[in-house]
Amino acid sequence: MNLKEFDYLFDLNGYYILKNVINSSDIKKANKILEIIEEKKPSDLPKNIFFGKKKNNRELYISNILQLDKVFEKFASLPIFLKLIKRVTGNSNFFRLNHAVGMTKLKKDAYTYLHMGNLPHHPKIFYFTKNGIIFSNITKILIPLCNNKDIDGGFAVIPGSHKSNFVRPFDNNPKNNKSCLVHLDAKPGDAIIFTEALAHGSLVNKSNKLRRVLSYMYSVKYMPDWTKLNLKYSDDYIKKSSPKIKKLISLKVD
Ligand SMILES: O=C(O)CCC(=O)C(=O)O
Repeated sequence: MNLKEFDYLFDLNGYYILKNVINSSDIKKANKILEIIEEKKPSDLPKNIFFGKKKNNRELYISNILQLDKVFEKFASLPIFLKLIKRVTGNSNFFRLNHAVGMTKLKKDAYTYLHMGNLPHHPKIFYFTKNGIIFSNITKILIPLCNNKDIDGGFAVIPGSHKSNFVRPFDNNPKNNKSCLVHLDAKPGDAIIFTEALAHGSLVNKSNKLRRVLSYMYSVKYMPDWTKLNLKYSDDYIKKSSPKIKKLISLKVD
């Protein structure tokens, strides 16, 4: 990986696509586990796993996937991910994995509405560079598990919007952002790192194929679990997790 090239493209666009970073057997395993979870009633879900958004026939949002299986922990701590998260968090280790989720779109016409944007348009998120160092207070890694083509309603962003000086003059429906919204062609095995300051969401699903992605959110280390959508590590999980995971998820409180 050429870090000079990474810095330039990440700063220019707000994202960078990592090709072939996850092996196909891990992708297969993750799909299988989530397929089983998706079928469950909310009351039958494993401990501290939730449908963060009420279960419906259009989309599923599965909170706290790290607690589901070690494969989700493996993704969270891939060396290339941690290297780049460090790089864009002020080139420091002052970051944590704030939460991780699975998102499944079940059918035609489903989409993720566009959201986020840089300060002052969103009060939670900021992005800046200083003396050649990138600082993104929240950075995500998106991992497509299946069907992420444009026709499937694949992940989409407005390149450069993390530095936009104007409020987006369109609503949050991807159909109404066609002049600036771009589909990112990442396949299962690839991953996309992007600053949360980037306006992002998805295209509209036209293929009627189920689309599944994982989303890992890394924040500065002092930012607590969001708790919204039940995004919170259980005390039990924190206590039992390996030193590596403990370090990755721990909150800096003093
Ligand atoms: O891929 C998608 O449908 C949207 C993902 C997303 O919005 C996120 O990871 O924050």
